[in-house]
Amino acid sequence: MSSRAEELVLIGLGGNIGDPLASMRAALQALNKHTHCRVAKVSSVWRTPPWGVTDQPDFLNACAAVKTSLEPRAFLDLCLSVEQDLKRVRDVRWGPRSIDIDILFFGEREINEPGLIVPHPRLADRAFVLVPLAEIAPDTKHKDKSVADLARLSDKTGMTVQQGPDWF
Ligand code: A4P
Ligand code: MG
Repeated sequence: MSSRAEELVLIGLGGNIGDPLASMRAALQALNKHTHCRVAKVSSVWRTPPWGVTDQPDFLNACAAVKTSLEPRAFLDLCLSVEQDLKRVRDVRWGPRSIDIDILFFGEREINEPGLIVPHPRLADRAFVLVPLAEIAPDTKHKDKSVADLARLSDKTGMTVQQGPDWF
């Protein structure tokens, strides 16, 4: 049986309820356990001020590179089920937790379908994505700029490293 070539997917992870670091670690462990996924690289974990709705606790954010032979839709479904599992388990055992997984880049693909837009449409506005992403994929191009350049230009006010890239 022939298998599809692996592609490199860049994902953003974040949360601000309960123990987001444990949730992000559990999310990556779940992805890594999948036969067709392998976590290749992780960024530091950053503490970031809330973006958008600012009346909420600080977030922890990180990015990871995952090698996968899954198609984008199957990979999204996997991410959504990992989110659901973590939320469900943590709701029962330890109270409210939150984890979000965004697909930032999927190889060099451009996808615009109901429920799946890649590159992630709000990527370039968000230092909490760009700064950790620049640690693991600085040369990735987005609309004629590199991730490193976008990160340099972004508003990093209040962002601090919470933990180096040895958390996973
Ligand atoms: N969806 C479409 N494209 C994608 C993609 N590329 N990756 C769909 C992942 N999902 C994608 O996702 C809802 C639906 O989006 C999914 O079911 C999927 O089918 P969502 O994450 O619940 O919400 P959203 O509509 O994608 O909103 P958005 O803007 O991604 O929300 P975020 O990013 O989750 O915003 N401040 C800081 N400092 N750090 C944060 O992490 N996060 C948020 C939440 C707000 N402020 C923050 C942070
Ligand atoms: Mg999201």
